[in-house]
Amino acid sequence: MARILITSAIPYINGIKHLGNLIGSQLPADLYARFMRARIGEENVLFICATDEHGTPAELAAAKAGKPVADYCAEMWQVQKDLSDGFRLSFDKFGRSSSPQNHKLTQYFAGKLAENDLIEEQSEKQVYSNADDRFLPDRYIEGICPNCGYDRARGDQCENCTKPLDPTDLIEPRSAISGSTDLEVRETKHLYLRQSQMRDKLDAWIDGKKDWPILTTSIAKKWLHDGDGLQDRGITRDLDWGVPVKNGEEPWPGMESKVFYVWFDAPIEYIAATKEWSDGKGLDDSAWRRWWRNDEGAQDVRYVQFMGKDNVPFHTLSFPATLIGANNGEDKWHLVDYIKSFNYLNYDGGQFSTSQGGGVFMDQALSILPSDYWRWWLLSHVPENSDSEFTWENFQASVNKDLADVLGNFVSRVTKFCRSKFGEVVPKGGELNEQDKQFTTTLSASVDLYIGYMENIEIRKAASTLRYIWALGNEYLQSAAPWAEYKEDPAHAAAIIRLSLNLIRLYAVLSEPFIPDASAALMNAMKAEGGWPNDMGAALTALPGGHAFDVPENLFRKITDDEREEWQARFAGKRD
Ligand code: B3M
Ligand code: ZN
Repeated sequence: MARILITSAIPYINGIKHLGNLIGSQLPADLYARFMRARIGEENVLFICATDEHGTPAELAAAKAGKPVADYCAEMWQVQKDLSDGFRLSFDKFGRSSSPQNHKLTQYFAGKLAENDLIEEQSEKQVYSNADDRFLPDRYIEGICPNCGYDRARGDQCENCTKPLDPTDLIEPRSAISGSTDLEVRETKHLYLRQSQMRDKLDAWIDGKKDWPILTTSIAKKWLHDGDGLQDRGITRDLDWGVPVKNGEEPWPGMESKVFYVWFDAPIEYIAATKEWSDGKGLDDSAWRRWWRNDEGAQDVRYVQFMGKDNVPFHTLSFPATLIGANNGEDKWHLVDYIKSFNYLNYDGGQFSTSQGGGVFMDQALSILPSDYWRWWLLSHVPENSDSEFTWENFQASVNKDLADVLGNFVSRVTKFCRSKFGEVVPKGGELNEQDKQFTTTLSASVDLYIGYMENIEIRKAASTLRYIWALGNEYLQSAAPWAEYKEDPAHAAAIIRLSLNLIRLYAVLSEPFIPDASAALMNAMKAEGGWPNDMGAALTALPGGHAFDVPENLFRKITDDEREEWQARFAGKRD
């Protein structure tokens, strides 16, 4: 059986993520990882994520928090880790792009690219601050906007009138770090990755990806052909915080005070986090290399990436350019096999936004409801084929209907009826009739459909099929009416209830990737073992007559109108 490597885009370290970020990569990746583990075994799935800790945003966020950037990143990593645990994101490793493993691998790749003549030095003019004793990236320079007069315009853009700017456009420019106006323009050298040399290889590689979602290939093709995505690209920056520029393990003359650009080292962290994972387990290097190196076992790995659409160019062009460029010679890094990309989730008529603070953030969400409620809504409304919108009305309606009325109600009716008539044990005796068997055939076809959608990562279709499978149970119960049958033919009523209790176990198994806590609660209550259904007959008789269970209490609660209104008001404004 082939193995599956899954990576989610790695979230920036600079703050708690909102639900739009969560559904844009990490949560769907978790859904797929959980499903694949159940299907092909835990040992055949590796699910990797990390924090993206370098670059100007990390430095700025640390400065704003008044902390050294290394301390800030360490603290925020823990905050993000706790929240990802809270949402039950089942990463095998949640690494850090600032890890020693990533430093080493990033420097290794740069060295390989240089060896293969794919790196070039170029001179640029850049603003230097004498008072700060450093070059200033564009957004570290502030001044008066030449267009609207706003006095806190940044070197890349005026936030007030949105005009894109160059630092030299600013009137009375000053350093955003110290406020100093003692600035000058100096020459500085940077390393460029000669991506243009790899255009044909990348083009052919993407052409071979016939099964990729249109959203993914169209973005890749656009940047390959009419965008500037395949211009040679600067991969170094004049910052203190980042991976120091080295040529493998050797110094890089003239580059001593520079670091690699965050988008160069961030995807390499997928590999480095795999090494963090194997190092953490005390395994030797072959443990991570067999996931990544085709000459060391990874040729049978299927590598699937999840990301928002804005990240697609970096994963279809830049990161493959790094790997293909390094692959000249003995290196054989495994390229991505499938990219699942997402549109945006909007918030109640506006946008989820980190900089503007709109929407619901991961910590806030967990403070009002358990993660399954959010997971279910987000995954069943994932912005898969177009943008989608979170509204409190829709959230309330979906939770109350799908989780409470359909799934929760089925479980409650079956288990409580059984308790009152047969006790808390699966009833023995009785045979299924034609109508019951007809139901299991219909059910079986829907389960096959569901599995197919999950395998193809068609998340909305999978969610609606799962919802349909839950609803089938209620319809069956309604028409089989064991409470009436109990008076006529108690043995047949026992058979209906035995089937229905087994259905609860099956629902727990099938629903686990979407709502893992509820699934575990159901498994616990049924005192059952997992096990994905290969054969529906076996799946629906796993709990034999005489098997004891507990009636699960309060699987899901409903969201009241008062709560909905209160939350709507509470989250309408900007955070902080
Ligand atoms: N941190 C952007 C984002 O979170 C970036 C992804 C890196 S993936 C290697 O959307
Ligand atoms: Zn302006």
